[in-house]
Amino acid sequence: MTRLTMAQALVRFLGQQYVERDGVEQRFFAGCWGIFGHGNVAGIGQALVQYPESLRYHQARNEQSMVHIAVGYARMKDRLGAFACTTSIGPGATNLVTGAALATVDRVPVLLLPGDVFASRASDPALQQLELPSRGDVSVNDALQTVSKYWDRVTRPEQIVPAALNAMRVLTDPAETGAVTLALPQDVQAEAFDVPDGFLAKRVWHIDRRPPDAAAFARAIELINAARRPLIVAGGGVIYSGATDALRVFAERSGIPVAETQAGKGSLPYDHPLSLGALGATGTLAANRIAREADLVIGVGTRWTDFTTASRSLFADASVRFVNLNVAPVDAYKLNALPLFCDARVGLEALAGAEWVVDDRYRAKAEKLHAEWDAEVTKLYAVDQKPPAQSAVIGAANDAAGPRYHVEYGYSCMGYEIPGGIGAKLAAPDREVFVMVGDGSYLMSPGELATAVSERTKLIVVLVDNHGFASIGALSRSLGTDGFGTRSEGAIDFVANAASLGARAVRARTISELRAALQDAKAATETTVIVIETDPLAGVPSYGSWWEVVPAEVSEQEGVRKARQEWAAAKKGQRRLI
Ligand SMILES: Cc1ncc(C[n+]2csc(CCOP(=O)(O)OP(=O)(O)O)c2C)c(N)n1
Ligand SMILES: [Mg+2]
Repeated sequence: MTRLTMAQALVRFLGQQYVERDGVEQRFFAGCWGIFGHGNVAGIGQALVQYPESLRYHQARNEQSMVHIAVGYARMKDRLGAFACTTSIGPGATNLVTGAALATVDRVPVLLLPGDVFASRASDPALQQLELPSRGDVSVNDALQTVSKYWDRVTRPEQIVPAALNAMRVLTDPAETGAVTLALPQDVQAEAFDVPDGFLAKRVWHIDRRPPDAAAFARAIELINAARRPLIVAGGGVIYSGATDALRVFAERSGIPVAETQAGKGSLPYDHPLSLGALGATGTLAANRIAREADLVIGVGTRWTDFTTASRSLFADASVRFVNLNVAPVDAYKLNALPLFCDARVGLEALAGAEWVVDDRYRAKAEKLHAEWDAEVTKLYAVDQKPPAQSAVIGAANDAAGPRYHVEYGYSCMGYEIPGGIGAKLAAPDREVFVMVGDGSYLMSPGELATAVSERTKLIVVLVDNHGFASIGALSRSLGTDGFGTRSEGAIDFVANAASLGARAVRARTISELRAALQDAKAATETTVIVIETDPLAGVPSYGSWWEVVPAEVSEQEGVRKARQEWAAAKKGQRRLI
């Protein structure tokens, strides 16, 4: 037994947590992000000073952003690594809510350690304490309950033992993971107790690869054998499970084409002939065509969001069936699927062994659609106008960056890009990290550029300035409301703004200037922000997709009435799939 404060015991415990998968063992926590206030400076802060080898401290500028950094890191580590985040009580803690929601929605592990009000209640109300006349046992940290996969308030020092163990159970469980919150009253953080040796000893959490149940697998094979127009939909689970090779082998052996969700982007190389690209509301014509006629859809590690299913309008075949490979029952059962509760890699390897093959005509059709889509992308990348179109900017950035992606779409959260990029760089320090961010999103968390500079996490940021919330402007126009409230008035000097935070900042006026700036940025050692103005009205077609947003039922505006009619017509194609 060792006499330690609760905070010291927790910091030492976190430094001893390891995960193991496929025989590879690694330390789980890379460190602790934080911003100090009276709610954590004397407790967790003191412990971090005393035990730097247990958890290295990193200073962020905003609590929401530090959760995004932690998420970017954990995603890049395929969820086999994470950060803890410490905050003060009050606003520091509530600033975590958006980041926590993102982590939980995207199923990415992050440990949140907000300070909490005095357990002793000795000096109530403490600075920043919420007082509800009707309740004595709540604090602002209760707001984190709905966005956490595990939540606990540690009101006695020895209670940290079960709380920390439960936190690790959830963080390392591929089906359960997300934000975990341990609310730590500031007086309890500093209180000592006799810590059992076992709590401080090295602990390895083994990540299982769950195989599919034999009977369920046989049922799935029966469905696949009967299919004529099958499609694989690859989600984030393919990437987290390291199943990209298994996916390629299954697709090549069976001839089944592959579409990707946003989280699954990069599951199959873009130039693979069976790759149809993204699916659904932001999908390609190739994927959306095949999906419309598919009679069997094999979903692998996907949450089936409305973007993926085009608000449940995409799968139009009357007798379409789904088979879902997923470790999480909540996802496996979606769309009335035959559920295969299993690890993505193990499940795909088993399916590849079934030696089932699509007919040649179907395979040829998928490959033709792939080639046509590739030609469409080449055309969009080459759009030559002044100011440039966003598609040409994406083309230039893609050419400079290479094939791996990291897209946050589950929570589709503005302000994620720069912090997420910092996290990705920390996880993959040998790689160039490119961040694409809109002017609106940039303005939500520019402060984290200073963190990228101070942490020496080199980023190449392409800041697309179209003077406002152009994507929502386009949505608004499609709904008859004329882009209301989406334009940004007044000129903002983003080059000066980024430079003032310590970044190297340059302006590119044309696509060729952008290409040159990207090469310079790669050669540079410091974080570079390249600002490029684009045409807010130059969009791309919808490629046979739909996203349900409901226009007003009655309106004096002609455009809104028209949009309502279009919505009603599209609504007829929506299927519940239950
Ligand atoms: C935190 C947050 N608030 C609001 C939204 C809704 N929203 C989605 S895109 C968008 C505009 C983004 O603007 P910008 O970053 O400039 O990109 P652009 O659409 O102009 O390409 C808004 C407001 C969101 N996704 N996240
Ligand atoms: Mg914009």
